[in-house]
Amino acid sequence: MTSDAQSTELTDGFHLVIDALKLNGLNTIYGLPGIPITDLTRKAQAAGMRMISFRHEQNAGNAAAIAGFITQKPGVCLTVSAPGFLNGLTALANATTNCFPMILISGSSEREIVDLQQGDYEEMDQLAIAKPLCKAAFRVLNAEDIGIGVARAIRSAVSGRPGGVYLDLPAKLFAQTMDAEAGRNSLIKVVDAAPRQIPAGDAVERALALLRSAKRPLILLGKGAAYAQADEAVRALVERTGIPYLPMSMAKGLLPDTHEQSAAAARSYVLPEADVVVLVGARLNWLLSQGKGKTWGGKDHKTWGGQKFIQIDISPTEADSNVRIDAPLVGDIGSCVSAMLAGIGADWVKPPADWLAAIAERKNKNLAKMAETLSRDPVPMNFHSALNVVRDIVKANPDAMLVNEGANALDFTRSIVDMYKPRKRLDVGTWGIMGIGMGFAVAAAVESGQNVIAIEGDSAFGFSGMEVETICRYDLPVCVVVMNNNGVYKGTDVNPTGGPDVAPTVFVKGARYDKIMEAFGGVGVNATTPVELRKAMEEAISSRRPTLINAVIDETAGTESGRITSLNPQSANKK
Ligand code: FYN
Ligand code: ADP
Ligand code: MG
Repeated sequence: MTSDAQSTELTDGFHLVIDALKLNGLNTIYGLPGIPITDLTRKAQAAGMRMISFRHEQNAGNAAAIAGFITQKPGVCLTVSAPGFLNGLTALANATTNCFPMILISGSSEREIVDLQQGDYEEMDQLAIAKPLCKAAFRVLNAEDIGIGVARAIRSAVSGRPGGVYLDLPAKLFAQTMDAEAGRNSLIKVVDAAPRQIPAGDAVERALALLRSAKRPLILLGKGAAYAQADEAVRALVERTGIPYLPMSMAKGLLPDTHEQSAAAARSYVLPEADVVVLVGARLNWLLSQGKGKTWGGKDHKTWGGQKFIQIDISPTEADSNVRIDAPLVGDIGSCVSAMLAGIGADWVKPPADWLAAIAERKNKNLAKMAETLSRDPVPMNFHSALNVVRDIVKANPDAMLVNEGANALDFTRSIVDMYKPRKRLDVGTWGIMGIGMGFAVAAAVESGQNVIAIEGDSAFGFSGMEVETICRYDLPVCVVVMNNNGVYKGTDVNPTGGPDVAPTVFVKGARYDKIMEAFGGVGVNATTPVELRKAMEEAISSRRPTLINAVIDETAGTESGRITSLNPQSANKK
């Protein structure tokens, strides 16, 4: 190429970052403008990308994380340096913990000054801080390396066990110029970013042999199975083996919760009673009592219950992390489940009838008990009578995305609101965190185009409530229902000193969260009865207008820490 040609067209760091993302089909950025990435947000929008601006980076980060879960492409979050980066980092760490693919891109200050600690504007060694909290972290110093940096970030985020990646882009990089043609040539369109991982034949045979020996088999579906988008294979595994299955929270809907093989309503019966458990994209972490203890029929909290496990997972180091895994099956879920199906012929013997009958009995008892509770109409409204409405609305709108956080608002929704389709339930995940609500809701609407219903505890909502403005600004079809019981867990605690401060778990009584939505032009409704709640939700779904319903719940309803009270230490000293 002649030097003339080189000088006629130039590109710069801003454009190369945008071009690299677009080349790889990453067309949406969740972020918050400011020094040094303001112009990047403008140029991204000008280049036809969807730039969704938030009010706080943590919410943008959560949006990117859940976009990754829904789409299998890394969700991109863009922040400013130091504090903006740290705000986004919380979401990046959470994404990594949950195995959601995400790339946090943060601008950073002058390397020379940061490294000599000479006191730059927003000085921070962001790369070093990000490293232990994510799957991989990279920094790009030269414009010609942007293509490589973005490619490495994408591969790291989605290959193997998905997770969060940090990409550090110093301010000086953006203005660096280079020849446009050379710039184009430096970009990489990543080929086969998340390669299939085929399980070894002997591992498949080992798993099938163990499964054949089972008298009381159980399939446990985790959010890894939902993420994998191997929905048909997973359904075939369940239906062709006839084995009862239990969905983890975000795996609800992988098969409809009303499926006759669902053992969700007999959870505390099937876990200790099962003899062989197939874990499909689920870890034996705290949500499954580490695979041992009383939940699994062990004598005390450390004792193994005697189950044998088949674990299907893409991470080869996941097996044996808590209890012995007799048949690890390493590979992507689609390939592993398909390989198992190939070995499951028409002569597969269904599980013994007494096992299925025993589960059905427990399940029907719990379903009947639930139906009775849901048929009541107490005054004031409680979680059950409010969620009975949500249950009907979700049933009538199975394509709607359901976001859910809180303690009681989370636990009751999980067991009351049936899901009918995969990847529709988005919740607090592996850490059980508060604060994902509005970030998840925004991304769920942006990525799916569907109605979003966000069931929020009043405390949980507070962590991301300002994003109601974001929902209104982008006119997203999000219906937020705040389960308002005046506090964390409930609103009845009192200050034992009799002093003027309220108890630490109590909020302003009778708060009107619906007014926050009205402040930005959305629809706010104060609902004190199931009838009012139903009408407001139906209108929100059909109008697709941003809506916030303040559902006034009995302030005495709710348990401290919900279903995980046992994790909440209480002082024995009554003073
Ligand atoms: C479930 N159940 C049902 C149904 N579905 N009954 C009737 N109908 C339906 N559809 C029953 C189920 O059999 C259990 O009863 C009970 O309801 C609870 O079910 P769940 O929620 O699946 O089981 P459990 O024991 O709560 O599960 C443990 C858990 C879960 C840790 C996986 O609690 C969880 O995901 N928690 C996340 C908590 C969290 O992150 N909180 C945020 C922080 S709160 P039995 O079988 O009779 O036991 C900070 O304070
Ligand atoms: P849950 O909380 O629902 O039990 P976890 O997040 O604990 O689910 O577990 C998800 C598991 O799924 C992780 O161990 C992860 O490695 C695995 N996983 C994620 N994606 C895939 C995939 N495509 N194929 C196989 N395993 C996967
Ligand atoms: Mg509350």
